[in-house]
Amino acid sequence: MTDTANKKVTNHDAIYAQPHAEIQDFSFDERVADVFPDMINRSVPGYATIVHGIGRLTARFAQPDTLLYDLGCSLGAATLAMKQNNPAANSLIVGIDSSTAMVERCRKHVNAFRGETPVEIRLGDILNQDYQPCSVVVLNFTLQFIEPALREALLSRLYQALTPGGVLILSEKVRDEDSRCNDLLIDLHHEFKRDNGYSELEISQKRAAIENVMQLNSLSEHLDRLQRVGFSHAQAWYRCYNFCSIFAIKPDSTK
Ligand code: GEK
Repeated sequence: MTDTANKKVTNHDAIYAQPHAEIQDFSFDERVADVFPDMINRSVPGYATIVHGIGRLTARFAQPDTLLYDLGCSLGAATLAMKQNNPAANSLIVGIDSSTAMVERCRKHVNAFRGETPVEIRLGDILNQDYQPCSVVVLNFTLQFIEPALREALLSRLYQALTPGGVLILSEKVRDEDSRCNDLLIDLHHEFKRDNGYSELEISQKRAAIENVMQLNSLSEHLDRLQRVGFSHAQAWYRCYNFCSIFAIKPDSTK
């Protein structure tokens, strides 16, 4: 799978292993970039499966003469899955991230892999891009870091940039509207983290750090919003606990 390459170079995440006097809001700095593959694999149930699925969906939906975007690309795991599975001639993969630490490492990492499709990794805010005609757009656990009030306008711009028949792949941590279900899903997720070697202290300090920077929607809020901006075919293709991945297809003009 595509993220095995990431795992090889990864350092162990122990950022919250010791008590912090004050918990700062989580940010994608050097410390996080250094341990990121270990952190995301031990924290997100099904991350490797989702990255693999992004490759599979790219193989089906990429179109010649278009761009393929990986928005919030971090170290480029999804970018590489796209590159390794892209059948479309004359296409370009563009990965964008606002963290300098991530972008520097991502460029080195992605360049270490050969492949037909050229890849450009850009430093920037995905809210301020001039999106070009594209056939695949990936938001793999990135929209959750965007201010909720700005999410619909961003998705609408991406819908406009997509070519008919193109796909948006949106992976998110979700909250459940039923509080009992939500509590159970959170508990199962924490158990998943404990099973992967995180201590209670690490789990609770990370939770406090991420609380303000990651505002979650429910799965139905995501699906409703995608429908509102025009994606008439949208469905969750992956779910484990409170982690989902959705494909949203822009209809073909002829259908
Ligand atoms: C993966 N997709 O491994 N503009 C650009 N980048 C942003 C913005 C923004 N406004 N906000 C956050 N980011 C990756 C994993 S991580 C998910 C994505 C996680 C970036 C941020 O710098 C970070 O690299 C990424 O979005 C989110 O497939 O850590 O849970």
